Amino acid sequence: MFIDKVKIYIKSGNGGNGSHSLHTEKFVPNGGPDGGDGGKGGDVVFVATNSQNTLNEFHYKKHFRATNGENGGRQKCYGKSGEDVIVTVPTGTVIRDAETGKIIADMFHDGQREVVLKGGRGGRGNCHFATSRRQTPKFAENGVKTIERQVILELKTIADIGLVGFPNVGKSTLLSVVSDAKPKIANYHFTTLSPNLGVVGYYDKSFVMADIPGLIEGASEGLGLGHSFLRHIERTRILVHVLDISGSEGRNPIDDFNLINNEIYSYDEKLRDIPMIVVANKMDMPNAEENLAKFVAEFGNRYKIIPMTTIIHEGAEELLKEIIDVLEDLPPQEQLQFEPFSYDQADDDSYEVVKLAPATFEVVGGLVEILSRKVNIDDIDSFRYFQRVIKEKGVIAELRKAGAGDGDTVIIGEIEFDFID
Ligand SMILES: Nc1nc2c(ncn2[C@@H]2O[C@H](COP(=O)(O)OP(=O)(O)OP(=O)(O)O)[C@@H](O)[C@H]2O)c(=O)[nH]1
Ligand SMILES: [Mg+2]
Repeated sequence: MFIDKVKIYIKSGNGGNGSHSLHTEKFVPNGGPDGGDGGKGGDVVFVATNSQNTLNEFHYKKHFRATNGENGGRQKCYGKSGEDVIVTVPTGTVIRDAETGKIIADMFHDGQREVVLKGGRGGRGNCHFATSRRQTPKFAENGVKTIERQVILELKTIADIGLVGFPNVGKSTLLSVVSDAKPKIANYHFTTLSPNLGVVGYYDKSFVMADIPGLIEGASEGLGLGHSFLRHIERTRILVHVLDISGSEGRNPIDDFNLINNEIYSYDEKLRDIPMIVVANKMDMPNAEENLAKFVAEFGNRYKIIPMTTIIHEGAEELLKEIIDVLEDLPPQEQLQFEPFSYDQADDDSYEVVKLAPATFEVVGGLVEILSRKVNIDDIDSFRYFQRVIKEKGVIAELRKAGAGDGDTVIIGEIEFDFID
């Protein structure tokens, strides 16, 4: 099993409610408000790590919830903040909102940390609402209730070099010879089921090489292990195309080369911009020399072709030298360019008045959502506070402008009331 795309559910913690406690003490029958604020809910934080290279663990665990903030208490006691939940993902994971498909973050660097969902703010305790006219407010704000969100995690491996080619041509062998990686090697197709990464050191230089599972005809349409692996070469800086130049499995290496390139470029034309080096592997086998001569005659003017017998490390030095030369002229890898999407932007305090029917108006938008999550409508004081806020924000004036008159119905979130001018 190799999972490189998965949907998960995340929720930050609710804010704790503010307390509406009134101070009581012996001989002080009507003390002032002493209700403390609710605590903030925990955040959902994503952290990138180089020590994972699949999203497999999300097959078992798909729900991530931060804990809620605690409610405020008497004597101005603040509620405790909720704890963050940390979601660890392999470096190269792109996080998208499942609903819109918009990118929230590209987890590009080892250790990168992104707060994807902020915990709900704690509600303020009643001590904040005392005024000269209202000395003992019996209401407090509720904490902000958060919403569960769905995000898609998609792994786009970050490696300088991507090894591509048919199954069984020796890609994993090559990776094991030049890097610190120990991939499984065997004489059958699809030995490699998920990309392996290795770090290659060459004198004072180093780079990361990824062994991509074998491709076959139709891979770009999902055949074989499918085209999902092609996603892992999108970010490589050089492709090393490995061929069984001896044609030991009865295929012609020229056909192999054309076919795999066709799969890669029909997946995404932009991949043509990635420079390609050709490794003519299995030079120790019969027919290798004459096939190489034909291959060079056909492609020698367009590609650097390096003959190798990987199992005895022959040709490795020349390949590494060539890779270093090409890398030197290439720009460093870049993070995806995108307009970041943030769930918190949805929590703005904009609003709009909509006329639903001749005498019915609805107020919609971020402000309403914030208010209806924070206000307890069953409490008369809380409702008054709600009325005051919508007046201050100009909602009443907007309603008037839209034509609302005495006795008309106004709907704001879950609250419905008669408009009184
Ligand atoms: N004769 C010969 N055999 C080789 C050479 N390089 C690799 N092999 C053999 O080819 C077989 C396949 O090697 P792998 O490295 O597993 O091939 P792969 O391309 O990673 O294969 P998949 O993971 O299935 O796509 C193994 O039996 C290797 O020992 C070589 O230079 N000469
Ligand atoms: Mg392999």
